[in-house]
Amino acid sequence: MSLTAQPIELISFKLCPFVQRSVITLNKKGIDYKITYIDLTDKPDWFLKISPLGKVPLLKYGDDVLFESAVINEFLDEITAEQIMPAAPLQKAKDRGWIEYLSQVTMNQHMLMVADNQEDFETHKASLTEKLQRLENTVSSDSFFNGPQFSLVDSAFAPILTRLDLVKRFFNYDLLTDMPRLQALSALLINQSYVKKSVVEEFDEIMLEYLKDKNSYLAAHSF
Ligand SMILES: N[C@@H](CCC(=O)N[C@@H](CS)C(=O)NCC(=O)O)C(=O)O
Repeated sequence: MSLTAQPIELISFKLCPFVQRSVITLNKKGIDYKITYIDLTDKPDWFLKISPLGKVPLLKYGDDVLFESAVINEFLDEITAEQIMPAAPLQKAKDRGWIEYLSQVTMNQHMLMVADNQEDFETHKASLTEKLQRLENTVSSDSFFNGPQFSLVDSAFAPILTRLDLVKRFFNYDLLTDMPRLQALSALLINQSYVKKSVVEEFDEIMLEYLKDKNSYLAAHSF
């Protein structure tokens, strides 16, 4: 375990893909941390006081508080050895752009999963497929998003791939058909121990229950 100058606590929600990005980075870098889960439908007062946007993840670093997963991840990377964010300014700028793009994909995926009628489902599916196709045309054919090295853009992509895999396993619905590069990246990333351990053990069950509660069109149909 890698110890940081100040103790680290990640304020989390068990199903949040943005939290998962930070957990992947913490695990990948072997950083020692405490994780605290809150209920987003009943946010505690102490959380609302310190979270400017009322969102998780929130990183407590000693007495300081950081928000926004992309910022948290870069901070975690910078305060520990062996940076995983590329050092070259051009590649770093490209990665920051793709990390923001993956935030939009994450939101799109969420909308697809919780859509409660066919029309909305089809709309979000068309838009998600288009975004994934662009990624298919962008990712490297060699291992990770950028090539042989894992980078922070992989931390941002893996939560999406975790959920695409769940959708495939439980609903027989594969959004990566005809996207061989994304299929390979998914197989690589979701089998890494730092990604596997980035969600709680009962992740599948909690997600299925959540989708049922949301009256999810996807969860109610077999494909
Ligand atoms: N841009 C933020 C997005 C974080 C986010 O949307 N978190 C969701 C949970 S996955 C949240 O806390 N939602 C609570 C709310 O909006 O009230 C990040 O990257 O950290």
